[in-house]
Amino acid sequence: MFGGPRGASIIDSLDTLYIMGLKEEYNDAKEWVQTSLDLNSNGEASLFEVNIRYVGGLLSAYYLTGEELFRNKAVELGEKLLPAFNTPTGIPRGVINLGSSGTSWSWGWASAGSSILAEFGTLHLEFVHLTELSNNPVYKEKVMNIRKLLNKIEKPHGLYPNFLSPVSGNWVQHHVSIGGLGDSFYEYLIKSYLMSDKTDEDAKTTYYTAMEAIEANLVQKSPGGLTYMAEWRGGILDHKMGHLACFSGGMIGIGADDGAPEKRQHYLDLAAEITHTCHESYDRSTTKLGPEAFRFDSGAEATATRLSDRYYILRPEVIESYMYMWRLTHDPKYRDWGWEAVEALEQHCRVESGFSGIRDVYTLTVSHDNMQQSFFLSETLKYLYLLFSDDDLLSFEDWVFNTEAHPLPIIRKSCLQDEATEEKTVSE
Ligand code: DMJ
Repeated sequence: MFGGPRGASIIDSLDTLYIMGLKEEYNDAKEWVQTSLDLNSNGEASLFEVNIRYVGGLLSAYYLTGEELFRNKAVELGEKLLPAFNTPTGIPRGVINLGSSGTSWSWGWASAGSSILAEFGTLHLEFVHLTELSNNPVYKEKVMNIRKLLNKIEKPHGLYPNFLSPVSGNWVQHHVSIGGLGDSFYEYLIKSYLMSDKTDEDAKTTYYTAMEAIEANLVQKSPGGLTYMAEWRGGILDHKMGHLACFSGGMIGIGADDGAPEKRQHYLDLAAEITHTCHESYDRSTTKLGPEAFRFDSGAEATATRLSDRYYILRPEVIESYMYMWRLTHDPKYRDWGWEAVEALEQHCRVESGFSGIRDVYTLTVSHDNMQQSFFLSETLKYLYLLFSDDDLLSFEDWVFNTEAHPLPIIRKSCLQDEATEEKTVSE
């Protein structure tokens, strides 16, 4: 669906298999990576998807198992992504040919050759680890350059629009969203701070400043009392929330502890309210699975009003927020809600050879879309598993999850200090 080498589901599920103790399946997957993973595939591949699913999957497989194979493949693949950054601003283009040409270009559907915020803004965690593992500073330099440009550029009302020109470095359109096209940019700000053992102050400040703008401009309360994140189109609100935006309950929850102390409870409440709204979008459907997008206008409250928004493609975001909120509060309702999702998945999505998305969450005469996205194995099932596990399995004290639920270790302050001293000695 997004180009890239064959085997997305295998790579995306390596860590899931490993933490679940599915040894035989994990060994099969490892052998496949060893013998059959071909990183030289020609054709178009999404820089973002290859990074979050393949690089992220290989990195976490390496960190969990210590197998050099995964580290080598991650670095080999990372190198192949670098040509996408050869633009006048260093903002990468969205599509890359992983074959020998290394050419890159922008998505045909993105206006005026622009790059997408959630795509170029969701590289930081993996690229910092690529530098760690390869001792090559280039990866970190590339993502720090993106950050520098974003810090410098003017933001309308403090918001980050979804489209930016990699040529001029200017915003191309004023569409802002915490869902698709914007989502994981915000996630990677707070997670960059957490993954740096809370030393990356710049990421932290940027995150909280962005959160303030989001609260001031996008967070809304419906007539029925549901809190939601609307989308912003040049100052006009679209009262729609995508399933993708439901990750924000978890993100706001994990960010609650590190902002201004007087705002801690406020952020925890906001995280709980958003997660509640997302649960409502599931609960108000016939299948108890949520639609791709739900609305809060024309009398609708957390339901899809358009036929084209009624599908569910095994996405993880709502369950992801249940998992984070469970770990942060231990309120049993999050496990109850997770279990409702398990039952609905079993009932409506299980098919003979796996699980399938469904075309309409509001009908019991289920129509399957015949597709099991790789993130179902990487994220949806992993978050469910963690929701019902003890908190010390991939503890938040030690791990940060990339946007595809691949755990990456926190880089300890002491290592960062050693690196800084090394850099200084080299430059002297
Ligand atoms: C995943 O690939 C990632 O979570 C990404 O950030 C957004 N969408 C999908 C799952 O819905």
